[in-house]
Amino acid sequence: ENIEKEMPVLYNQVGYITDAPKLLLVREEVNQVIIIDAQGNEVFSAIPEEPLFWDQSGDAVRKVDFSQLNVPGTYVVVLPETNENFEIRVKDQPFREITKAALKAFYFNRSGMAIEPQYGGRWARPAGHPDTIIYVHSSAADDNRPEGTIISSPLGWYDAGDYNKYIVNSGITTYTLLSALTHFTDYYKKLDVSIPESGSGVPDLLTETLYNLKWMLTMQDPYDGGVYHKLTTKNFEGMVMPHEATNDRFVVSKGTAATLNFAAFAAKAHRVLADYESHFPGLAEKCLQKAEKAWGWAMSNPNLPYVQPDDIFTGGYGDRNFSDEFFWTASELFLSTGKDEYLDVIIEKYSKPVVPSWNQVYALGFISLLNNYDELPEIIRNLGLKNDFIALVDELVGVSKTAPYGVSIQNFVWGSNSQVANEGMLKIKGYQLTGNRYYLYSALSDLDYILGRNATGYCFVTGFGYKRVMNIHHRPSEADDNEAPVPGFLAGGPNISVLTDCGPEVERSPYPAKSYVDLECSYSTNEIAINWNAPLVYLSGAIDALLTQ
Ligand code: 9MR
Repeated sequence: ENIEKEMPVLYNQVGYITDAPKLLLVREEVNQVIIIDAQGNEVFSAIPEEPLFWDQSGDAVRKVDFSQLNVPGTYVVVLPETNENFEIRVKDQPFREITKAALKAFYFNRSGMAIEPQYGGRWARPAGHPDTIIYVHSSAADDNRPEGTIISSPLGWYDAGDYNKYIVNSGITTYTLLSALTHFTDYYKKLDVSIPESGSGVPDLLTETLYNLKWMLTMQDPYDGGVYHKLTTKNFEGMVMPHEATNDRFVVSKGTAATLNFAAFAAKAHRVLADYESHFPGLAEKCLQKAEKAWGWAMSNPNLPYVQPDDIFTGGYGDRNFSDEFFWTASELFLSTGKDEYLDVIIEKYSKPVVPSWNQVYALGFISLLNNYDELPEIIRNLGLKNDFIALVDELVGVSKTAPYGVSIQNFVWGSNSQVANEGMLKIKGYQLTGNRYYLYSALSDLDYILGRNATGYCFVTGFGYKRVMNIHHRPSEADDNEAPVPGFLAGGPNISVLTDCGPEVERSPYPAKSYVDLECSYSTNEIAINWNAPLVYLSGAIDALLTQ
């Protein structure tokens, strides 16, 4: 029996912005809510709205809009009927620390370097995985690099709670981070997260992203331009620290998805790095050359899905449909070169966007194209991309307006919290395109959900909140001596993909929105991953930049 007592009040446990909408939820049976200030004075009282039932959570909740409470402070939410109370914060900048922590989490997941106490505090650890001796696996062997050839492929982040490095997932992650920099440049120029390179004149967000870029560049076969799908051990390592995880590592299978993800990100990095030429001489140009070479390989191998070799058992990331990758990559390469060959593919592969995920990247191409809308040729604008993008945002925002929990998610996949964050990201972009403040508030509502106003009552970011996530499926967090997990990581979140990951004795809710356990064994609900943290950085940073500057 693992279903704990439920939180009677669901709220953003990190804080509400002084001058922005504020919503909390109470369970169906709660009929009165009072908020008192630090002196014990009642500052707010309300009868919650009528209960709204959600098929995804199997419960009904009642909304309490307390936006009128617009004086910063620490308050207590009191439920007079049961005498329970919960601390709640109203602040001018409640999301600065969480944005920093979410970005810093990438530093904590760096391979190939020690995390020093000066930067990592009690999560300091020795370096793991130098990755200077990596074997070419039979699935990736060819005449230039036969099986067993040794290559060097250092740096980069561990993907998640495991220690492998996967190109497909790196593509969306690094792109999302660089988009945050492009869309909120001034904000990120000032955001110092205390990493070894801080203060160099390069935004920490860019420095951190380049740590993974440097690894990604080594994953391209210099002879033909194809990109290996992943760098991995044959099996997942045990729950040990990085330096104790020493099994041989291999580069496995070149594929269309990996090669296009690589090219899209490298083409995007080319444009971002143009502003930092003096810091990284030649890197911008190198990225573009490698991106175009990868594109050439993908044009000759347009339909090569990743198939897991018989002796490899780590993460798959096995996409089988590449239309969205072609669209996204062509968009990035067109923006970086202006060449007709990319324009043609944008037109050929055009399709309406959907919420992004590692295997669905149409929206990433949209974000880049829309960010350069005024310079686009008529023929691209006539595709209707602005209308199609806004239509998606409108649909999402429409759902959130009437949803019991005030969010747009309707269907819970593995990593559901990242879907909420990605929906928030699209809304932010929609706000930037239209100035419609409701989009921005709906994105804020997504962040509230992640920080506690969800059906589980957990604040899903490690190191934050009242009901905290403590046992993420993350090898360093589990293997080190700290009780507290490495901070700043977004837990994957509820879903019903694998109900038995903790064995039969751990009961999970059959309702998708509640099917989550804070146990290390629950890799399907409580792992962390770089592609989940990136949209969290985007969302919380965007809201901090737009609403609290
Ligand atoms: O995020 C991935 C999810 O969409 C898949 O359903 C799941 C099962 O294939 O894999 C997830 O990605 C994992 C990856 O394969 C290995 N590293 C950890 C990732 C997060 O769980």
